[in-house]
Amino acid sequence: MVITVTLNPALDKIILLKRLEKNKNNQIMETVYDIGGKATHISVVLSALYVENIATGIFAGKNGLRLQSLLEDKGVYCDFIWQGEGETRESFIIVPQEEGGSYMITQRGFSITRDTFKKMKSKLLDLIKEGDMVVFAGGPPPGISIEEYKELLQLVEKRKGKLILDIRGPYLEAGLQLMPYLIKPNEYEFQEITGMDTSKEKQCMLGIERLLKQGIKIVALSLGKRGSLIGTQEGFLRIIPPEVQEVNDTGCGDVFLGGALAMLAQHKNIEETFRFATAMGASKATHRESSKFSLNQTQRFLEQVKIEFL
Ligand code: TA6
Repeated sequence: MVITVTLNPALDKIILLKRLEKNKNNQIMETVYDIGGKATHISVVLSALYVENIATGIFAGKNGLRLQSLLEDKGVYCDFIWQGEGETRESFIIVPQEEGGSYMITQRGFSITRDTFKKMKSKLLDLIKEGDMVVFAGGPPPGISIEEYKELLQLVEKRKGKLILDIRGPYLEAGLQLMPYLIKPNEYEFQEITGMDTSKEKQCMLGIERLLKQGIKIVALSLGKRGSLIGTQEGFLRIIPPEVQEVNDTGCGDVFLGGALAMLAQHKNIEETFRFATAMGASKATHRESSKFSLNQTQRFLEQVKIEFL
């Protein structure tokens, strides 16, 4: 079983424009609502692949209700904590089609109460069973200290689960002390925790080696369009994604991680795992929604993924 934990989920509002120009009235071509918050995306991927998973975290208000129904429409089993006061946040993703790429503007989210924090702790203790993979992804909600966040992460070890982290900054620093099974930093997050220059592969490998020495089993350094560098105790993989017609890069890293966890849950080897993950991330890039991908397209991309053992 995989438990995905999104403490601060988001309803994504994707705004499609021809172009984005300062001091101009930029006309919206289309607005699409989709799932946001990172670990939620992972549950969407796992559910599409019929890998048993439970999506948990903290919801509030009408946005929370809308987000839960978007998740359930995609076959995700939700078991969230609901807080009376507050409103699940929105992320605004602006996609200017002529220039490519996207701008992401995220709200902070609502402050969680002590009662909500306690309920989240007992929910995790109820859900996590020995051997489960438990993935924390996305930013923390306001109102939770680093120490309290670490308390939640420690419940995974308490239940003999495998901790997977796609988080950043001081929360990631705290999480590293618990020797997670897998982390998926992007370049910025990697530089923050290692001080290494990610434009130099040797420095990336050095930084990954240091993290592996701390007891982390898999480090998947996401390098955006350059692909990824995967480090394990057995060695390194350099992975180059296929060239695709990018529509919206939002959510690629989350779908990549979801694809990797789906393979690991089925005990695939590292090469198969990250070949599939890379093909999934590439498919997501060709769709405008944050959580959309095509499994048929992914199958076609598999053989286009280049993998080198370093
Ligand atoms: O990675 C994509 C995404 O989950 C978007 O859907 C948007 O909701 C944003 O990231 C949320 O990121 P944050 O780090 O604020 O939790």
